[in-house]
Amino acid sequence: MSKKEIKSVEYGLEKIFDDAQDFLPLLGTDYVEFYVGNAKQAAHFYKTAFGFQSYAYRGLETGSRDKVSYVLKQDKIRLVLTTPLTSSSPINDHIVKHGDGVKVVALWVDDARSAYEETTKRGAKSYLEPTIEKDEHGEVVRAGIYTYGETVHMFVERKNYNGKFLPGFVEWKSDYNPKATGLKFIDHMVGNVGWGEMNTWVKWYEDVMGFVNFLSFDDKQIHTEYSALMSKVMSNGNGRIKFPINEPAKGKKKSQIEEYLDFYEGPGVQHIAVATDDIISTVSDLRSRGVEFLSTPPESYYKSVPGRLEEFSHELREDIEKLKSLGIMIDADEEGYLLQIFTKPVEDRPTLFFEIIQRMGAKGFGAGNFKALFESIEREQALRGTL
Ligand code: TYF
Ligand code: FE
Repeated sequence: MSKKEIKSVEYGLEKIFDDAQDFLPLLGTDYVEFYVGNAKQAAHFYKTAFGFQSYAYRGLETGSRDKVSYVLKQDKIRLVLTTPLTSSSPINDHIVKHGDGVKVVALWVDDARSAYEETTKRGAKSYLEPTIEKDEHGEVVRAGIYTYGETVHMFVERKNYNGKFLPGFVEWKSDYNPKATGLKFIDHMVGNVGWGEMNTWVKWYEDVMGFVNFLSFDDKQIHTEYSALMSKVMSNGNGRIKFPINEPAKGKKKSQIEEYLDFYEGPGVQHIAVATDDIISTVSDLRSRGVEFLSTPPESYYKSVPGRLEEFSHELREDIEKLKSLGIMIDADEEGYLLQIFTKPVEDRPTLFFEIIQRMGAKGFGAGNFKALFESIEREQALRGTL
Protein backbone atom coordinates (compact mmCIF):
# COMPACT_ATOMS: atom_id res chain seq x y z
CA MET A 1 0.00 0.00 0.00
CA SER A 2 1.93 3.02 -1.20
CA LYS A 3 -0.72 5.67 -1.88
CA LYS A 4 -3.05 5.93 1.07
CA GLU A 5 -5.93 7.55 -0.69
CA ILE A 6 -8.87 7.37 1.68
CA LYS A 7 -12.25 7.80 0.09
CA SER A 8 -15.67 6.88 1.31
CA VAL A 9 -17.42 4.35 -0.86
CA GLU A 10 -20.71 2.49 -0.82
CA TYR A 11 -21.66 1.07 2.59
CA GLY A 12 -19.52 3.68 4.31
CA LEU A 13 -16.41 1.57 3.95
CA GLU A 14 -13.14 3.07 2.92
CA LYS A 15 -10.81 2.86 0.03
CA ILE A 16 -7.45 1.62 1.17
CA PHE A 17 -5.63 2.13 -2.08
CA ASP A 18 -6.10 3.35 -5.59
CA ASP A 19 -8.01 1.17 -8.07
CA ALA A 20 -5.17 1.65 -10.56
CA GLN A 21 -2.78 -0.39 -8.45
CA ASP A 22 -5.35 -3.10 -7.69
CA PHE A 23 -4.64 -6.21 -9.78
CA LEU A 24 -7.77 -7.87 -8.36
CA PRO A 25 -10.63 -5.35 -8.40
CA LEU A 26 -13.58 -6.84 -6.48
CA LEU A 27 -17.08 -5.46 -6.83
CA GLY A 28 -18.49 -7.23 -3.78
CA THR A 29 -19.48 -10.61 -2.39
CA ASP A 30 -21.42 -12.49 -5.07
CA TYR A 31 -22.73 -15.46 -3.07
CA VAL A 32 -21.80 -17.84 -0.27
CA GLU A 33 -22.30 -21.54 -0.98
CA PHE A 34 -22.78 -24.07 1.80
CA TYR A 35 -22.41 -27.81 1.37
CA VAL A 36 -25.08 -29.34 3.56
CA GLY A 37 -26.64 -32.72 4.26
CA ASN A 38 -30.19 -31.68 3.42
CA ALA A 39 -30.49 -28.46 1.40
CA LYS A 40 -34.28 -28.56 1.33
CA GLN A 41 -34.48 -28.43 5.11
CA ALA A 42 -31.61 -25.96 5.46
CA ALA A 43 -33.39 -23.63 3.01
CA HIS A 44 -36.51 -23.80 5.15
CA PHE A 45 -34.42 -22.85 8.20
CA TYR A 46 -32.82 -19.81 6.54
CA LYS A 47 -36.25 -18.66 5.33
CA THR A 48 -38.12 -19.27 8.56
CA ALA A 49 -35.45 -18.23 11.05
CA PHE A 50 -33.45 -15.57 9.20
CA GLY A 51 -36.01 -14.22 6.73
CA PHE A 52 -34.24 -15.12 3.49
CA GLN A 53 -36.45 -15.31 0.39
CA SER A 54 -36.73 -18.08 -2.21
CA TYR A 55 -34.70 -16.98 -5.22
CA ALA A 56 -33.34 -19.67 -7.56
CA TYR A 57 -33.16 -23.44 -7.81
CA ARG A 58 -31.49 -26.29 -9.64
CA GLY A 59 -32.21 -29.96 -9.11
CA LEU A 60 -33.67 -33.03 -10.77
CA GLU A 61 -36.50 -30.97 -12.31
CA THR A 62 -33.98 -28.73 -14.09
CA GLY A 63 -31.74 -31.56 -15.28
CA SER A 64 -29.21 -31.49 -12.44
CA ARG A 65 -28.82 -35.22 -11.71
CA ASP A 66 -25.99 -35.18 -9.15
CA LYS A 67 -26.72 -32.21 -6.89
CA VAL A 68 -29.46 -29.84 -5.84
CA SER A 69 -29.04 -26.17 -4.89
CA TYR A 70 -31.44 -23.65 -3.37
CA VAL A 71 -30.53 -19.97 -3.67
CA LEU A 72 -31.88 -17.63 -1.01
CA LYS A 73 -31.72 -13.87 -1.04
CA GLN A 74 -32.12 -11.04 1.41
CA ASP A 75 -31.23 -7.56 0.13
CA LYS A 76 -27.65 -7.94 -1.21
CA ILE A 77 -26.97 -11.32 0.44
CA ARG A 78 -27.23 -14.52 -1.58
CA LEU A 79 -26.82 -17.91 0.08
CA VAL A 80 -26.60 -21.12 -1.95
CA LEU A 81 -27.37 -24.41 -0.18
CA THR A 82 -26.13 -27.48 -2.02
CA THR A 83 -26.64 -31.18 -1.34
CA PRO A 84 -25.36 -34.15 -3.38
CA LEU A 85 -27.95 -36.51 -4.86
CA THR A 86 -25.67 -39.53 -5.26
CA SER A 87 -23.06 -41.26 -3.13
CA SER A 88 -20.42 -40.74 -5.82
CA SER A 89 -20.52 -36.94 -5.61
CA PRO A 90 -17.30 -35.44 -4.15
CA ILE A 91 -19.53 -33.07 -2.19
CA ASN A 92 -20.19 -36.00 0.16
CA ASP A 93 -16.53 -36.08 1.17
CA HIS A 94 -16.71 -32.43 2.20
CA ILE A 95 -19.82 -33.04 4.29
CA VAL A 96 -18.46 -36.23 5.87
CA LYS A 97 -15.30 -34.42 6.94
CA HIS A 98 -16.58 -30.97 7.90
CA GLY A 99 -20.29 -31.37 8.50
CA ASP A 100 -22.44 -28.59 7.03
CA GLY A 101 -20.27 -25.58 6.24
CA VAL A 102 -19.17 -22.93 3.81
CA LYS A 103 -17.49 -24.26 0.68
CA VAL A 104 -17.46 -21.20 -1.59
CA VAL A 105 -17.04 -17.51 -0.86
CA ALA A 106 -17.79 -16.10 -4.31
CA LEU A 107 -16.50 -12.68 -5.30
CA TRP A 108 -18.11 -10.52 -7.96
CA VAL A 109 -15.61 -9.33 -10.56
CA ASP A 110 -15.61 -7.62 -13.93
CA ASP A 111 -13.14 -10.05 -15.44
CA ALA A 112 -12.98 -13.59 -14.05
CA ARG A 113 -10.23 -14.74 -16.43
CA SER A 114 -7.95 -11.92 -15.33
CA ALA A 115 -8.78 -12.57 -11.64
CA TYR A 116 -7.83 -16.22 -12.13
CA GLU A 117 -4.62 -15.45 -14.01
CA GLU A 118 -3.46 -12.73 -11.62
CA THR A 119 -4.02 -14.90 -8.54
CA THR A 120 -2.75 -18.23 -9.90
CA LYS A 121 0.43 -16.61 -11.23
CA ARG A 122 0.99 -15.31 -7.69
CA GLY A 123 0.71 -18.81 -6.28
CA ALA A 124 -3.01 -19.56 -5.80
CA LYS A 125 -3.96 -23.22 -6.16
CA SER A 126 -6.57 -23.70 -8.89
CA TYR A 127 -10.03 -25.04 -8.08
CA LEU A 128 -11.82 -24.26 -11.37
CA GLU A 129 -10.26 -22.95 -14.57
CA PRO A 130 -12.18 -20.09 -16.21
CA THR A 131 -15.46 -21.64 -17.37
CA ILE A 132 -18.18 -20.07 -19.47
CA GLU A 133 -21.78 -21.03 -18.72
CA LYS A 134 -24.55 -19.88 -21.05
CA ASP A 135 -28.31 -19.85 -21.29
CA GLU A 136 -30.95 -17.69 -22.96
CA HIS A 137 -30.10 -14.83 -20.58
CA GLY A 138 -26.47 -14.56 -21.61
CA GLU A 139 -23.25 -15.91 -20.18
CA VAL A 140 -21.39 -16.02 -16.89
CA VAL A 141 -17.67 -16.68 -16.54
CA ARG A 142 -16.54 -18.33 -13.32
CA ALA A 143 -13.12 -19.38 -12.08
CA GLY A 144 -12.04 -20.58 -8.65
CA ILE A 145 -9.00 -20.81 -6.39
CA TYR A 146 -8.47 -22.51 -3.04
CA THR A 147 -7.95 -20.47 0.10
CA TYR A 148 -7.52 -21.94 3.64
CA GLY A 149 -8.54 -25.56 4.18
CA GLU A 150 -10.93 -26.80 1.49
CA THR A 151 -12.58 -23.39 1.17
CA VAL A 152 -12.74 -21.78 -2.26
CA HIS A 153 -12.91 -18.25 -3.68
CA MET A 154 -14.91 -18.27 -6.89
CA PHE A 155 -14.62 -15.26 -9.19
CA VAL A 156 -17.95 -14.52 -10.86
CA GLU A 157 -18.18 -12.31 -13.96
CA ARG A 158 -21.81 -11.57 -14.81
CA LYS A 159 -21.61 -8.41 -16.93
CA ASN A 160 -23.04 -10.26 -19.94
CA TYR A 161 -25.80 -11.96 -17.99
CA ASN A 162 -29.27 -10.84 -17.03
CA GLY A 163 -30.73 -14.09 -15.70
CA LYS A 164 -31.79 -14.65 -12.09
CA PHE A 165 -28.66 -16.25 -10.72
CA LEU A 166 -26.47 -18.48 -12.90
CA PRO A 167 -27.10 -20.57 -16.03
CA GLY A 168 -28.59 -23.89 -14.95
CA PHE A 169 -30.78 -22.27 -12.30
CA VAL A 170 -34.44 -21.40 -12.65
CA GLU A 171 -36.48 -18.99 -10.62
CA TRP A 172 -37.54 -20.64 -7.38
CA LYS A 173 -41.20 -19.86 -6.91
CA SER A 174 -42.48 -20.63 -3.46
CA ASP A 175 -45.62 -19.57 -1.65
CA TYR A 176 -43.74 -19.68 1.63
CA ASN A 177 -41.67 -16.55 2.16
CA PRO A 178 -41.70 -15.28 5.74
CA LYS A 179 -40.80 -11.61 5.81
CA ALA A 180 -37.21 -10.39 5.79
CA THR A 181 -35.47 -9.54 9.08
CA GLY A 182 -33.52 -6.51 7.86
CA LEU A 183 -30.26 -8.24 6.91
CA LYS A 184 -28.61 -6.09 4.22
CA PHE A 185 -25.16 -7.24 3.15
CA ILE A 186 -22.15 -9.22 4.31
CA ASP A 187 -19.91 -7.00 6.40
CA HIS A 188 -17.10 -9.52 6.84
CA MET A 189 -16.42 -13.26 6.82
CA VAL A 190 -13.92 -14.80 9.21
CA GLY A 191 -11.65 -17.77 8.66
CA ASN A 192 -10.13 -19.97 11.35
CA VAL A 193 -6.72 -21.42 10.52
CA GLY A 194 -4.38 -23.77 12.37
CA TRP A 195 -1.71 -23.09 15.00
CA GLY A 196 0.99 -20.82 13.63
CA GLU A 197 -0.75 -20.46 10.26
CA MET A 198 -2.31 -17.01 10.60
CA ASN A 199 0.68 -15.15 9.17
CA THR A 200 0.98 -17.60 6.28
CA TRP A 201 -2.60 -16.76 5.30
CA VAL A 202 -2.12 -13.04 5.91
CA LYS A 203 0.79 -13.18 3.49
CA TRP A 204 -1.30 -15.25 1.07
CA TYR A 205 -4.05 -12.60 1.02
CA GLU A 206 -1.41 -9.91 0.55
CA ASP A 207 0.60 -11.63 -2.17
CA VAL A 208 -2.08 -13.58 -4.03
CA MET A 209 -5.13 -11.33 -3.64
CA GLY A 210 -3.48 -7.90 -3.16
CA PHE A 211 -5.23 -7.42 0.20
CA VAL A 212 -3.91 -5.24 3.04
CA ASN A 213 -3.70 -6.12 6.75
CA PHE A 214 -5.47 -3.17 8.33
CA LEU A 215 -6.10 -4.34 11.89
CA SER A 216 -4.42 -6.88 14.17
CA PHE A 217 -5.26 -8.29 17.58
CA ASP A 218 -2.75 -10.41 19.45
CA ASP A 219 -3.31 -12.85 22.30
CA LYS A 220 -2.49 -10.13 24.84
CA GLN A 221 -5.54 -8.19 23.64
CA ILE A 222 -7.74 -11.21 22.92
CA HIS A 223 -7.84 -13.40 25.96
CA THR A 224 -9.94 -14.30 28.93
CA GLU A 225 -8.83 -15.98 32.10
CA TYR A 226 -8.89 -19.29 30.22
CA SER A 227 -8.24 -18.92 26.55
CA ALA A 228 -6.73 -16.76 23.83
CA LEU A 229 -6.61 -16.21 20.11
CA MET A 230 -4.94 -13.98 17.56
CA SER A 231 -6.67 -12.23 14.70
CA LYS A 232 -5.65 -10.12 11.68
CA VAL A 233 -8.14 -8.36 9.44
CA MET A 234 -7.45 -8.41 5.70
CA SER A 235 -9.20 -6.00 3.35
CA ASN A 236 -9.22 -5.58 -0.38
CA GLY A 237 -8.37 -2.22 -1.97
CA ASN A 238 -11.84 -0.71 -2.11
CA GLY A 239 -12.69 -1.89 1.41
CA ARG A 240 -15.77 -3.86 0.34
CA ILE A 241 -14.33 -7.25 1.22
CA LYS A 242 -13.00 -7.87 4.71
CA PHE A 243 -11.67 -11.23 5.85
CA PRO A 244 -10.36 -11.49 9.41
CA ILE A 245 -8.17 -14.57 9.99
CA ASN A 246 -8.00 -16.19 13.44
CA GLU A 247 -5.56 -18.66 14.89
CA PRO A 248 -5.72 -20.24 18.33
CA ALA A 249 -3.27 -19.18 21.03
CA LYS A 250 -2.17 -20.96 24.20
CA GLY A 251 -4.26 -20.32 27.30
CA LYS A 252 -5.09 -22.27 30.43
CA LYS A 253 -7.91 -24.02 28.60
CA LYS A 254 -8.92 -24.78 25.04
CA SER A 255 -9.34 -21.84 22.67
CA GLN A 256 -12.68 -21.59 20.83
CA ILE A 257 -10.60 -21.58 17.63
CA GLU A 258 -9.12 -24.93 18.54
CA GLU A 259 -12.59 -26.26 19.28
CA TYR A 260 -13.65 -25.15 15.79
CA LEU A 261 -10.61 -26.75 14.15
CA ASP A 262 -11.28 -30.02 16.01
CA PHE A 263 -14.92 -30.18 14.94
CA TYR A 264 -14.56 -28.80 11.41
CA GLU A 265 -11.51 -31.05 11.09
CA GLY A 266 -9.43 -28.26 9.65
CA PRO A 267 -9.50 -24.60 8.70
CA GLY A 268 -12.70 -23.02 7.41
CA VAL A 269 -15.17 -20.17 7.66
CA GLN A 270 -15.96 -19.45 11.30
CA HIS A 271 -18.52 -16.67 11.08
CA ILE A 272 -20.44 -14.56 8.61
CA ALA A 273 -21.17 -11.04 9.82
CA VAL A 274 -24.29 -9.53 8.29
CA ALA A 275 -25.16 -5.86 8.50
CA THR A 276 -28.49 -4.36 9.47
CA ASP A 277 -29.65 -0.72 9.81
CA ASP A 278 -31.82 -1.53 12.80
CA ILE A 279 -30.28 -4.17 15.03
CA ILE A 280 -32.98 -3.87 17.70
CA SER A 281 -35.72 -4.80 15.28
CA THR A 282 -33.59 -7.42 13.47
CA VAL A 283 -32.55 -9.19 16.67
CA SER A 284 -36.05 -9.04 18.23
CA ASP A 285 -37.36 -10.60 15.05
CA LEU A 286 -34.64 -13.28 14.87
CA ARG A 287 -35.18 -14.19 18.53
CA SER A 288 -38.91 -14.55 18.00
CA ARG A 289 -38.22 -16.87 15.07
CA GLY A 290 -36.08 -19.15 17.21
CA VAL A 291 -32.56 -18.02 16.32
CA GLU A 292 -30.35 -18.79 19.30
CA PHE A 293 -27.83 -16.22 20.46
CA LEU A 294 -24.90 -16.52 22.84
CA SER A 295 -25.74 -15.77 26.44
CA THR A 296 -26.13 -12.13 27.39
CA PRO A 297 -23.14 -10.25 28.85
CA PRO A 298 -23.37 -9.62 32.61
CA GLU A 299 -24.91 -6.51 34.21
CA SER A 300 -21.40 -5.14 34.84
CA TYR A 301 -20.81 -5.06 31.08
CA TYR A 302 -23.77 -2.73 30.48
CA LYS A 303 -22.72 -0.55 33.43
CA SER A 304 -19.42 0.13 31.66
CA VAL A 305 -20.95 1.05 28.28
CA PRO A 306 -21.79 4.74 28.93
CA GLY A 307 -18.18 5.32 30.01
CA ARG A 308 -16.83 3.72 26.84
CA LEU A 309 -19.02 5.91 24.65
CA GLU A 310 -18.15 9.05 26.63
CA GLU A 311 -14.47 8.34 26.22
CA PHE A 312 -14.92 8.95 22.48
CA SER A 313 -17.75 11.49 22.95
CA HIS A 314 -20.36 9.50 21.03
CA GLU A 315 -24.00 9.63 21.89
CA LEU A 316 -25.82 6.30 21.85
CA ARG A 317 -28.94 6.68 19.69
CA GLU A 318 -30.47 3.40 20.84
CA ASP A 319 -32.14 2.67 24.16
CA ILE A 320 -29.53 0.88 26.27
CA GLU A 321 -32.23 -1.03 28.16
CA LYS A 322 -33.46 -2.50 24.88
CA LEU A 323 -29.94 -3.41 23.82
CA LYS A 324 -29.40 -5.04 27.19
CA SER A 325 -32.63 -7.00 27.12
CA LEU A 326 -31.69 -8.37 23.68
CA GLY A 327 -28.06 -9.05 24.66
CA ILE A 328 -26.64 -6.70 22.00
CA MET A 329 -23.09 -5.49 22.67
CA ILE A 330 -21.70 -1.99 22.06
CA ASP A 331 -18.16 -0.96 21.17
CA ALA A 332 -16.74 2.46 20.35
CA ASP A 333 -13.69 3.94 18.68
CA GLU A 334 -12.67 7.42 17.45
CA GLU A 335 -14.95 7.26 14.43
CA GLY A 336 -18.14 6.05 16.03
CA TYR A 337 -19.67 3.02 17.66
CA LEU A 338 -20.97 -0.37 16.59
CA LEU A 339 -23.62 -2.76 17.85
CA GLN A 340 -23.16 -6.50 17.50
CA ILE A 341 -24.41 -9.89 18.66
CA PHE A 342 -23.45 -13.46 17.86
CA THR A 343 -25.60 -16.52 17.25
CA LYS A 344 -24.80 -19.93 18.63
CA PRO A 345 -23.40 -22.31 16.00
CA VAL A 346 -26.08 -23.03 13.38
CA GLU A 347 -25.17 -26.71 13.06
CA ASP A 348 -24.73 -29.49 15.61
CA ARG A 349 -20.96 -29.32 15.32
CA PRO A 350 -19.72 -26.19 17.13
CA THR A 351 -18.44 -24.61 13.90
CA LEU A 352 -20.09 -21.86 11.80
CA PHE A 353 -22.10 -19.07 13.41
CA PHE A 354 -23.49 -15.67 12.40
CA GLU A 355 -22.83 -12.17 13.68
CA ILE A 356 -25.39 -9.39 13.32
CA ILE A 357 -23.75 -5.98 13.18
CA GLN A 358 -24.89 -2.37 12.91
CA ARG A 359 -22.12 0.14 12.30
CA MET A 360 -22.70 3.63 13.62
CA GLY A 361 -19.47 5.04 12.22
CA ALA A 362 -17.05 2.57 13.79
CA LYS A 363 -14.90 0.57 11.40
CA GLY A 364 -13.48 -1.89 13.92
CA PHE A 365 -14.60 -5.37 14.89
CA GLY A 366 -15.71 -4.88 18.47
CA ALA A 367 -12.37 -5.29 20.25
CA GLY A 368 -13.91 -3.75 23.37
CA ASN A 369 -16.40 -6.63 23.41
CA PHE A 370 -13.93 -9.46 22.92
CA LYS A 371 -13.66 -10.29 26.61
CA ALA A 372 -17.42 -10.41 27.22
CA LEU A 373 -17.94 -12.31 23.98
CA PHE A 374 -15.28 -14.91 24.62
CA GLU A 375 -16.50 -15.48 28.16
CA SER A 376 -19.92 -16.11 26.71
CA ILE A 377 -18.46 -18.57 24.16
CA GLU A 378 -16.57 -20.28 26.98
CA ARG A 379 -19.80 -20.80 28.91
CA GLU A 380 -21.07 -22.70 25.86
CA GLN A 381 -17.80 -24.59 25.51
CA ALA A 382 -18.03 -25.64 29.16
CA LEU A 383 -21.53 -27.09 28.52
CA ARG A 384 -20.13 -29.01 25.54
CA GLY A 385 -17.18 -30.29 27.56
CA THR A 386 -14.76 -28.70 25.10
CA LEU A 387 -13.19 -25.97 27.25
O1 TYF B 1 -14.85 -10.60 13.41
C1 TYF B 1 -14.41 -10.29 14.48
O2 TYF B 1 -13.21 -10.08 14.63
C2 TYF B 1 -15.36 -10.08 15.63
C3 TYF B 1 -14.94 -10.71 16.89
O3 TYF B 1 -13.65 -16.07 17.43
C4 TYF B 1 -14.64 -12.14 16.93
O4 TYF B 1 -16.61 -10.48 15.25
C5 TYF B 1 -13.35 -12.55 16.80
C6 TYF B 1 -13.02 -13.87 16.97
C7 TYF B 1 -14.00 -14.79 17.25
C8 TYF B 1 -15.32 -14.40 17.36
C9 TYF B 1 -15.63 -13.07 17.19
FE1 FE C 1 -16.95 -10.58 13.28
